[in-house]
Amino acid sequence: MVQLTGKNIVITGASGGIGAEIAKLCAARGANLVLLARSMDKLEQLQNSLQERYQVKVDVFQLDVSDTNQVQKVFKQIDETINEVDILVNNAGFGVFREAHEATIEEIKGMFNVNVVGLMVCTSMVLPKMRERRFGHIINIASQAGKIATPKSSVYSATKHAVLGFTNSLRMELADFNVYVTSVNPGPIATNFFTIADEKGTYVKNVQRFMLKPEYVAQKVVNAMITPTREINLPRWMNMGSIIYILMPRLFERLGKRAFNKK
Ligand code: NJP
Repeated sequence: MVQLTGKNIVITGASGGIGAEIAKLCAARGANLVLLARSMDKLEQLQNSLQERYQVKVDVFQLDVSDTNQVQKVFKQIDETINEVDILVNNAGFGVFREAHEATIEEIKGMFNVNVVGLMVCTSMVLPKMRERRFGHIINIASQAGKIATPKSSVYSATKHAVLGFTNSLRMELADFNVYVTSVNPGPIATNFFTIADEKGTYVKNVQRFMLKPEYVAQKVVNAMITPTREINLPRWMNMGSIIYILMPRLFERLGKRAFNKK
């Protein structure tokens, strides 16, 4: 594992779920943190507990990543506060499980603005300096939904396919600049994500026993920091599924029909 002591790590969507778990593990390894989300109260709570427990520097800023002007302002402030971002974790995101004909325009735009445009704009804020310094790591939290599209997640899945496309291009663009780019593609994780995504609770009920723990996912992410890890795919059996899907999509969709309709 690479030393994270003194590294400056920016995490979007750090007020809960995987983002907050990543923050805790980074602080435990001596990194300085910049935590971003809309819920300032939760960020401040986390800030206090991490500073007290690990004696690291933690800055917090309120940020809705879908607000481009706000992203520009906040990253300017980050620049003034810590000067150099070593690692950016693009984690902020949400999903709504609905069939395409039921999805509202607001939901479609909302998911794309947060999961895709927000992630791209935050990335663009750190790219010039990372390229200039020839150092850095961008970690994008995508999803297995970015590899396997399933019913009731047409919009969410499309956003995560977009994140993967962006991430793969970016990795190649930065290959000669010593800047690492990693995508994280987990299956279902036991977080508040499902409060919005699965309003009827059907999916949670069906997949509860497969759910990953956010601490486990966070550990995998933090272990990969400042290493040239291409992708983190979890759990392993779901990753195998996505490989078979690429090879035999028609057969996979036919055989997987029942499993895919768990939402
Ligand atoms: O979800 P949750 P996760 N601007 O709801 C923030 C992906 N993923 O940790 O703004 C800025 O506990 C929100 O903060 P707040 C998923 O797509 C998940 O599971 O204060 N921040 C909170 O901190 C997402 O990309 C599963 O409300 C915004 C955080 O995002 C990432 O994992 C499976 C925001 C969400 O925390 C973290 O999700 C998978 C905005 N506009 C991928 N909107 C899963 N849980 O099963 C939200 O494959 N946030």
